[in-house]
Formats: sequence, C-alpha cells, structure tokens
Amino acid sequence: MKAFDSSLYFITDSTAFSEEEFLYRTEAALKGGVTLLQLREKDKTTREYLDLARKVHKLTRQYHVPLIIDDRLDVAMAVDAEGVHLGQSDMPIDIARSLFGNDKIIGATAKTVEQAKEAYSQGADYLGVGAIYPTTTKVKTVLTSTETLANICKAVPIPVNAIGGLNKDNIDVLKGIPISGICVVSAIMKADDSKKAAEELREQANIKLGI
Ligand code: TZP
Ligand code: MG
Repeated sequence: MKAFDSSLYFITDSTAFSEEEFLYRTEAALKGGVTLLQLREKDKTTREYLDLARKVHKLTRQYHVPLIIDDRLDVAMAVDAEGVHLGQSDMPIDIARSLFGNDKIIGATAKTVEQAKEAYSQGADYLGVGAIYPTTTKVKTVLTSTETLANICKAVPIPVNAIGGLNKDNIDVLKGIPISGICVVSAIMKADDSKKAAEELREQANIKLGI
C-alpha cells in the first residue's frame, strides 16, 4: 500500500495522557478525518513502543488511515505498519528502503534544500519540513523559513508537508506554497475535542491552502 494522502498528517504524543485517554484522542482524530497518522514515541522502551503501536494500528486500520512509525524501522516492521519516518540521525533512507520494501512509505525530515534532495535521491516518499513556528512539542529543531519550505517544494517532486506550531488560525502563512499537507501534534492531541479539531483543520486547510 503506497498511495497516501498527507493533507492532514496527525503526529501523536502520548506523554501527557493515560493510555486510555491517548487512544481515545487518537481515535477521535481519526473520526475527525486525519489522513495520515504517525505514532511518535521518544521515551518508551522497545516493548512499550511495540505494544502501543499494535493498539494504534488496530485503530488506524479501522479508519483506513496509514500508520507511520517514528524513528524505529524495527517497530514499524514488527507491526507491519504502512510506513516509517526517519530523521537525520535515524536509519539512512536507502538502507531502510532495502529492509522495508518498495511498497512501504518512508518519510524523512528535511530542513534545507540539500537535505531534501538527498532524502529524495535515497528514496524518501515524502518530506516533513519545519519547524515553521516555535513548538511546545518536545523536539530538537530549529525554525525553517517559509522561503526554504517553498524552495524545497520546488527542488523535489515528492509530497512536502509543513510542520511546527501549526493550527487552524495560523496556516495562512503557507498560502501559495505547493505543500501537500500539514503535520500537527498539539493542535489535535491537546485539543479539548480532537475530532472537532481535526475537522476544523481539514476545513481550514482546504479553504486557506486548497489542500
Ligand atoms: N518536527 C518539527 S516541529 C515538530 C516536529 C516533530 C513538532 C510539531 O508539534 P506541534 O505541536 O504541532 O507544534
Ligand atoms: Mg526521528
């Protein structure tokens, strides 16, 4: 399964929630229409990551949304996830591709045009570019200008998603840049109503950005 829609790419963060609450919010986001979902865990043991990935995959399958596992190709393979997202210090994309297969989705983080071209040449299927705005999500990142984002879109033929501090009220800054979608953590994960948040983001991304 390789075709995917990255227009509303929800990246999870379980840290502030009980597992029950986390799964409830994740399912609410799926009900609200997220098109791609990444399980992103930084502090879990391998077994904990695997256990949660299985539970989340059960949900994403119900809603026919591809599941992407952050950082860990082994976890992605173990749960037969639809994809993996690799950062600059994770498994090199070409090696991941040879292990994971051509039908799987491999995403990469890129903060410069050079990194974007490199990831594309190694076989990445999409890029996450940011942070566009400062973020409260735990991440080692720097800000990426919208000019760099636009240049990356021009430089590679694969889908490019913007990420970092994005919400329904501030995405106008991306207008005119040919991104394929937006990635959000907090705007959905921490919303009072994750389903409504996803619905509103979809609506605003469509109205404001035509995606
Ligand atoms: N990479 C760049 S910014 C970011 C990641 C994983 C976090 C985005 O989280 P939020 O809450 O949508 O700002
Ligand atoms: Mg990573």
